[in-house]
Amino acid sequence: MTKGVATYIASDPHPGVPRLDVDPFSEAFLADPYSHHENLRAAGPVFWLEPYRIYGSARHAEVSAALKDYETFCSARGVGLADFAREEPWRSKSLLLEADPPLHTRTRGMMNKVVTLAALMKELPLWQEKADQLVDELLQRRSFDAVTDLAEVYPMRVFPDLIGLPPEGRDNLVPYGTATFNAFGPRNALFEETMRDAKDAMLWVASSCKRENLADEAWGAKVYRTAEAEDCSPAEAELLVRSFLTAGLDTTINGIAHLMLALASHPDQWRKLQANPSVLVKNAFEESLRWDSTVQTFFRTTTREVEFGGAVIPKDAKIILFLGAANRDPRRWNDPESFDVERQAAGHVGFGFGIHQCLGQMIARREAEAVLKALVSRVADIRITGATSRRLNNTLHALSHLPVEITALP
Ligand code: 4IA
Repeated sequence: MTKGVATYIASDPHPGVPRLDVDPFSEAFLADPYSHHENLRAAGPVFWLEPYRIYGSARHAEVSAALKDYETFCSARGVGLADFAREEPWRSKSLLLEADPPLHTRTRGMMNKVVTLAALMKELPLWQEKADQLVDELLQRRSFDAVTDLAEVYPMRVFPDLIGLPPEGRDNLVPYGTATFNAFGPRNALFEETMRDAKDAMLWVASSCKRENLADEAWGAKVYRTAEAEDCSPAEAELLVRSFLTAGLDTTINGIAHLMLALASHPDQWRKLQANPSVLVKNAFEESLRWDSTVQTFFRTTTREVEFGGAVIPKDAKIILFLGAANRDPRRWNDPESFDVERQAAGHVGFGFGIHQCLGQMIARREAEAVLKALVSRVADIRITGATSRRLNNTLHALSHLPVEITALP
């Protein structure tokens, strides 16, 4: 096996499969994925991406079907472009994300005992207090950056404490997440750059997953305790804590950032939300995940030849699933481009689907809802005051700046 570079050349697709010369990891695509998605959906239920010689799917029906069929579309060979059967993974495999049953059943079952609604409920009063306090601070300033002053701040005030991470060095979490999410894509400039920048962050994350560096009463230590009772080794517990650190921040940060973008750019929806917060707060976050999905793409690898989307995909093929495109597929959603807080957004694949569906989704929802409740009860309106900018990532749709102005409710 070689490290880093794919030496394997996939055989040509069956003649019926549409071939596209589209690079979903080019700067143009990453900067504005939504303008490219219709092209992918229109090509057919499944297509072939010539630049990477892999299959792809961008319609809701096929994306959900592939995610559901974990036996045919496996995760253990990597959920990025690299096929772990042919290339060494750049880090040890996640025991959740990059695992299939029966291993995944055991690790996920264990983690489901740690990530519970009951445990989360205990955090909520403090989380709401922190959200209220942050929004009060922002109201004092009136003008601020909804990404750097809100979306990047709030999760950092609650999530590292939830896990019980060491107080020093927490600013390594986002660079680590960014590098990991870039690593699901090709070895392009984005990947090389963030990997170079994340060297120290990786060391910090590795040491922060160790039992002796985790606070006794928080969820990291709870993983170790639960592991002991559930037939997982301490070495496995260490890797499972790493999953929290990888998946828990960049995702919620950009989820909250896109929620802010959605609300700031749709004043009519903000007013609807304000008129009926008890019903619509939950819905608004769900709809913002559908409307702009933080995790844009994930891959699977076929374990057998499979008839799929009217095509025959051979065994051992990589397929990229466009979650963001599925979430705006007009075959599934009415008026999919519009952000509508009253829409039934359930069924979106922003948290994935099937056995791998986001373990932290409850955490993400409670964080976003705390922020939203704080805003709705204090803020009259949100106005965009400058240019929105993005940071490109091979997996995440990510914002870097969103200048806004808010005014207080009378
Ligand atoms: C892990 C899908 C994404 C949020 C994710 C990233 C990393 C891991 C899990 C999920 O390292 O386990």
